Amino acid sequence: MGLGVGIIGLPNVGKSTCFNALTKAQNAQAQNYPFCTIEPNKAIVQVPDFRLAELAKIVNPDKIQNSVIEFIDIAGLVRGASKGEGLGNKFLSNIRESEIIFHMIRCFDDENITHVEGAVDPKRDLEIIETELIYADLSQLEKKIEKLSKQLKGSKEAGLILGIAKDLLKHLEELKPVRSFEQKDSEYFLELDKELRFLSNKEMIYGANVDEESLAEGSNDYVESLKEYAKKLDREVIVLCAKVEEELIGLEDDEAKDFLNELGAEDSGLEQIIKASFSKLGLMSYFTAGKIEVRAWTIKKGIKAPKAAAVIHNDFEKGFIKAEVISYDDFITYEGEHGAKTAGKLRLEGKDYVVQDADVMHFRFNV
Ligand SMILES: Nc1nc2c(ncn2[C@@H]2O[C@H](COP(=O)(O)OP(=O)(O)OP(=O)(O)O)[C@@H](O)[C@H]2O)c(=O)[nH]1
Ligand SMILES: [Mg+2]
Repeated sequence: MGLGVGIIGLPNVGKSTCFNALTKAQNAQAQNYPFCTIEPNKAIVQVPDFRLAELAKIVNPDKIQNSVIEFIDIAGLVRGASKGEGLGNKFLSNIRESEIIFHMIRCFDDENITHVEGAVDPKRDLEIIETELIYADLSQLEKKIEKLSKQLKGSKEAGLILGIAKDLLKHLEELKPVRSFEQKDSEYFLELDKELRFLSNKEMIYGANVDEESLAEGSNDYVESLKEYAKKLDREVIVLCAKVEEELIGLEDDEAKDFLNELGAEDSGLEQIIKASFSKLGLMSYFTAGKIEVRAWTIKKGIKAPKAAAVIHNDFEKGFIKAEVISYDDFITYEGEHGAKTAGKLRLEGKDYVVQDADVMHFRFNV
């Protein structure tokens, strides 16, 4: 599976509207009342990549397969959700597996749209949500500590993990997020995180939901206060208008681009989210280009050929022999594998080769 993005925020800030727009679907209920969403909405979206179409022009494959992202839209969180306020916080379990959180914050005035706190205030709103994430982690950790305490007799490792868990509990009780925990590099913390998938340890991108005028301006006072906060945490703020994004749903790609340009915006919300997520998580794509399909594969930057091969199939890593690599530019310039090979641009790389963005790869393996 590709990347997972969980959408969170206060109720009625435009999460489902944005989800529908991003996923070009209209299946998530988006209405002007808090707690419109109860059950989570999930959708898979293709990562736009013009290079795939360029490769396909040369290879003429049966199929083009983009990388994919899964978006999950969940119920709105309120102050006190961990104590059962609003719809509670159980639905947060749906985004524990997500790699990144897209946090929607209302940055538009509209007296017809209810704000659960009574007024628009991005900084207060995001502090409410971030505190609730800490509480959710806290209760998960308490349960884990209870379990570990019962396993102490049989296992030395349980004792070591329990030690770290208790330190982390103290940290969370001070309402500090997991991401600022001092022992985050320890092996036992990583064990815990792998199992519990702490929400307050995830990468986060803020989505500032603005009105059309502010979209054209690129900002407003709410966005500025949000940016100031985000800067301290090294987080990106994406400015979008969920309403406008919604209007893009029915349009072809170039029509959508023109429409956005007319409004003074460059990239769609989806493009911005993908760019920001890829950069935050240090991701990139490589390609395979065969007759059956031309396809993009998403990997972490800096990984070596066998690990990159494993995203296609574990056997490719296990039985890795060599990778045939043509850089994207060469593939285009020499019009495909044959031409690139004749020009001496096909490289045979071994297991220490660090895969580069847009490499066109073919793996030789034997299991
Ligand atoms: N004016 C304006 N209204 C918006 C915008 N985005 C969303 N809305 C409206 O705000 C209301 C709530 O939108 P939803 O997308 O349902 O909000 P939500 O965050 O999913 O809400 P819950 O599911 O209740 O948590 C709807 O009536 C939307 O039409 C926007 O950019 N501008
Ligand atoms: Mg909703």
